[in-house]
Amino acid sequence: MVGDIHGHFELFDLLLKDIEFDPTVDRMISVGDTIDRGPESERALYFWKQSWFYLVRGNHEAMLAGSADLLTGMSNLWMKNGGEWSFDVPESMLDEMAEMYDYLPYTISIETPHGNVGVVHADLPTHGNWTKLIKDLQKHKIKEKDLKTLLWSRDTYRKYRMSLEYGGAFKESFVEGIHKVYVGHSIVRNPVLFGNTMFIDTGAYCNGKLTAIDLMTEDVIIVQPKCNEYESF
Ligand SMILES: [Mn+2]
Repeated sequence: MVGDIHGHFELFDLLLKDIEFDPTVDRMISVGDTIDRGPESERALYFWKQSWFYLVRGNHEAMLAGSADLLTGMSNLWMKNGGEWSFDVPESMLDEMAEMYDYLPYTISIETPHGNVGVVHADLPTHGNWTKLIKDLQKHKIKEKDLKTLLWSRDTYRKYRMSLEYGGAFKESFVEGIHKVYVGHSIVRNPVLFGNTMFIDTGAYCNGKLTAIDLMTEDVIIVQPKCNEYESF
């Protein structure tokens, strides 16, 4: 499982090397936001196509998919949020990504030795029940606002921040029907568990720190090359 890559595939390369990732047996799950802001967004498509790479849709993938028509508001929003790289790549690549986006799931559920875990890009709808969420998605009965929550919300993250500041008044909330839910989208200094929601976006694009979790062991792996490691040659 890997946090928001945001075009920093050089960090992702380092991660795969660090953990001795073996594509013939290992699988990697991304919490979304593989593109924008970093230097190599165009490499995302290669990984999207790999059979060992799974990702849930993030709000940045959504902005790409919604920007096919350059005159729409979504396109303006995308440009303000790091979508400029799209001017430097063939249109066919963007079309292919937009097409693939339609097949990206909102959620992924995985069996682990610790219990079933869920993955969603940003946050859970207010009912906080994984089973209900999956049922609603399968039956296409989910509300538009809940879909937006999955990709964009920072409500649980705000609650976490408030709990740091004000303590007990902002209690941890637990997502029912699942051992743990992994989310990206909201940057934390280090991966942190709030209730049973784990925030794993450590801000690859702004501080060069990419976090991964080994779902078999629940170990945390952090890739953050220091400048002096390059300078010491
Ligand atoms: Mn995001």
